[in-house]
Amino acid sequence: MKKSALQQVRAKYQPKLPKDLQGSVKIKLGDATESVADQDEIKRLFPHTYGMPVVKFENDENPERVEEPFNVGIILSGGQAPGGHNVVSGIFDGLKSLNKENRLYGFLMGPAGFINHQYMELTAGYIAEYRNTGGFDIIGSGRTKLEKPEQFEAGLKILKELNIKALVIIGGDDSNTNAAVLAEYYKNINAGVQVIGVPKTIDGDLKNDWIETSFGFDTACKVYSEVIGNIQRDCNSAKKYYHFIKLMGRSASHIALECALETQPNICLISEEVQAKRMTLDNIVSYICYVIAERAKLGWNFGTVLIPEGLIEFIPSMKSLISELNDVLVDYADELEGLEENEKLVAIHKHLSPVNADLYKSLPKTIALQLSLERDSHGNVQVSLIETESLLSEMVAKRLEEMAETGEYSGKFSAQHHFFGYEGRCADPTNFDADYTYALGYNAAMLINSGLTGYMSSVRNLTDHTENWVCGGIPITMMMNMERRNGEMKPVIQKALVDLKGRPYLKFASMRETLALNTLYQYPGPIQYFGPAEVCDRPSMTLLLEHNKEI
Ligand code: FBP
Repeated sequence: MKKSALQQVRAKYQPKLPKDLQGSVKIKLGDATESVADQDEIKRLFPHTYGMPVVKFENDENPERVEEPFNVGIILSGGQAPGGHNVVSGIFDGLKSLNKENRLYGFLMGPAGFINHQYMELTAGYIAEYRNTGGFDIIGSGRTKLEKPEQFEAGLKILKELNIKALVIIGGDDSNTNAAVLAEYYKNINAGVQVIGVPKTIDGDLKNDWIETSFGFDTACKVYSEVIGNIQRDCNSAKKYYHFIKLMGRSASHIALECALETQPNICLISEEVQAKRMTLDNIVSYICYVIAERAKLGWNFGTVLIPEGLIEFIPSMKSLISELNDVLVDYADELEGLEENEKLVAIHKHLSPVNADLYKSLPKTIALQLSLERDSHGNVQVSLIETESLLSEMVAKRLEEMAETGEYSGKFSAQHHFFGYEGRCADPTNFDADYTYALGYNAAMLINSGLTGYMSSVRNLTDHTENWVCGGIPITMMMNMERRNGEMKPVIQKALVDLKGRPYLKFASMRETLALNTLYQYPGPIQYFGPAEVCDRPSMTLLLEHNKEI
């Protein structure tokens, strides 16, 4: 296949490796750990993998060990995130640095390939084609939930057949939760298989003191910010449209917040704030209309509104409706099967409690139908399919008409809608993500070589130069708590939502009024791979602010 000029040059990029991982590596054990909450319950559920210490790698000047060869398997799980291919090449190079005989196998199309024994060996020549590229197409990804003992046993058969001693699961919070359960299961039955997780998701919600960011967030946000900047330039040129821009991020609003810091739109909604202030849909519409009316007084009938994808689930009244809808869709599945749209709406309406039925009825038909679509394999509403941007702009248009009648608004309102999500998930990784993912992968190989299981690859100190990044691992159980999922209490990794006391949010909140009533757009431009480090290697604003750096 012919490659573009950029692809050819970018393929030669050698990710920078932290000092900790250069040459031979020795391990330093830290203190024993506790889970973030529900310690007794998590300890009971993970008797073999609870309480393990945090570990850190250091350069070993006098290596003594001769490493025996071993084989490793990998799974890419869930939504794509830029840098996945570099995790794979980092693992591969790490393994080869330990022993040239080590082999790497990739299970195809996510956990399903593991369960159904579909795999391929990843060789140097094959991996070379994918270095520094975006996407997960090297082996494909999938959302099959790996949670049942039968699946663990089916997977174990192929691991034994291929003489694989460790499995690396590259995934988000749900997939890493499953990695912890699998590690515990294999340890309990003495399967002789280690399980290591790698923190992936553009959503940025898999993070804590030890995992400073999930990979892919940086690149995806920079792609969206470039396009938002372009839209803002267009918006400020024609001065005739309000652009309602929905941004991916199933639950947390990290992506919307980061893009707001990068581009300085007129409005950015933050779901976590909506929830904390118990705002209704009506409150949100009122706020947007207030800004539009004030801007109209200044003669500006244009602007940009950023909307986090998960917003709808954070509006308390909508959350209660969605939760009841989840039950209705399961309980009355037979009755709803095969109904045409209007009949389905009526049938669902009939089974809802009075308050939720009223809210359901008040929604535009398209949105009510989107809310009633099938749930994903984890029981989540597929928020990427709900057109919140249209919902809000329709409601805003209606309200502005009412305000015009009472003389509260005199302006022209015309809206454009956008949804940015898939556009950024497979972009070629930024230098930051290319280096970070390579280090995460290389580091995972060292965790395996140290005989660890139930650990997540951890690379920290990310706002410093790459060579000073701190490498090691943390027990996955340390990040867990108990949560209700599909009606049952389950151990899961705690999701990191936007912290309303954190610097990224406070920075945005401090600018919000000024951005709303002025036109102070920022245009970040495209990702740069070659050039000055302050342009090419700059991490996300969220990460910089969280590390007390200025932006
Ligand atoms: P992960 O949590 O698996 O990384 O996926 C995140 C995400 O990109 C969300 O932002 C989005 O809501 C969802 O995937 C879309 O899922 P799908 O790719 O199945 O349409």
